[in-house]
Amino acid sequence: MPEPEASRDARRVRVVDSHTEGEATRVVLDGGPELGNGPIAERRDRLRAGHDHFRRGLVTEPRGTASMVGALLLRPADPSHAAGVVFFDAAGYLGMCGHGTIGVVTTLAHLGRFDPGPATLETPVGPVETELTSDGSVSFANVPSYRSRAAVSVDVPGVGVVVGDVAWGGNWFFVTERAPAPLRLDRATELTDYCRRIRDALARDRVTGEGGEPIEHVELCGPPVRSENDGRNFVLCPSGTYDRSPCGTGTSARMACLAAEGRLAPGAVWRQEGILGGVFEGRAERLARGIRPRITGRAHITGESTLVFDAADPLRDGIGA
Ligand code: PYC
Repeated sequence: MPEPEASRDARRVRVVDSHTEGEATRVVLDGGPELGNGPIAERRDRLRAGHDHFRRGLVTEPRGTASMVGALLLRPADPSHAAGVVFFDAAGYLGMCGHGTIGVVTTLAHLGRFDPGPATLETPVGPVETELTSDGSVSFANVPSYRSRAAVSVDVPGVGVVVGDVAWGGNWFFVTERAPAPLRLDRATELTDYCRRIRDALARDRVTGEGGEPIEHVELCGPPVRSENDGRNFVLCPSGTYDRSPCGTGTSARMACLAAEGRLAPGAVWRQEGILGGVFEGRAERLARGIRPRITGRAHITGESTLVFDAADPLRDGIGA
């Protein structure tokens, strides 16, 4: 049977979708651009410079959604590692992504490519050792995480002065315990607006991560809803929407701040609730600077599909930036 007219000149990309405590990950299996070899950070830069339309088409509407993170699998630079991966969302590129790492490992296990046990993924910000357990949960030892500035005050229009820490957990975070409302899903609109105002004020005042890196994530921290947990968070992501999961890099940044204040002993468990009530369990190994967090969570597969990018489609490369 001849192909339908509209799909004759179409690019096809095979993906597996999953969610980790509610936050979506779309893993690209094939059909992505050829980015050559070398360090994953250089290949991420080539993707951004020459093929950014691929990112947009994959995770923005009409195929994706603002809270979705894409994961492009690449050949590892070090052949002893399992894979390279570049994470991105509707706004741009992430250094690391914790929920996405759990989604990638769960996807590769679903495809029969990973067995229970350890495997190293290369990310643009460093190698991440993962471990798939036979019960389906996934742990990963994140990149070293640390607080770079403590008790930074920022004057936020319409809000007042907010005090928080600047911390690295694989992405840059502003971490504050001051929230305008309880960290509940029915307050998400208000919490999102508050975090966006903080992020704009940080940019205005040139409060950055190290090397002038922009702070794209804002994390509000509060008490847990369930007493077996240690805290709850609400995290604004670069795309302007909030993380449905407890955010792996955000949990890492939070743990680094707690450790720096002596509120988290080496090896102690930190159970982080996200805004939907999902939990990541963290454990911190003390380093000369900061900590190495080991985060454990679980993802579920939601789809296996072939995305079609029709040359005749004016919205082939998605909507938005
Ligand atoms: O889990 O690290 C994470 C993450 C970053 C952005 C969305 N999720």
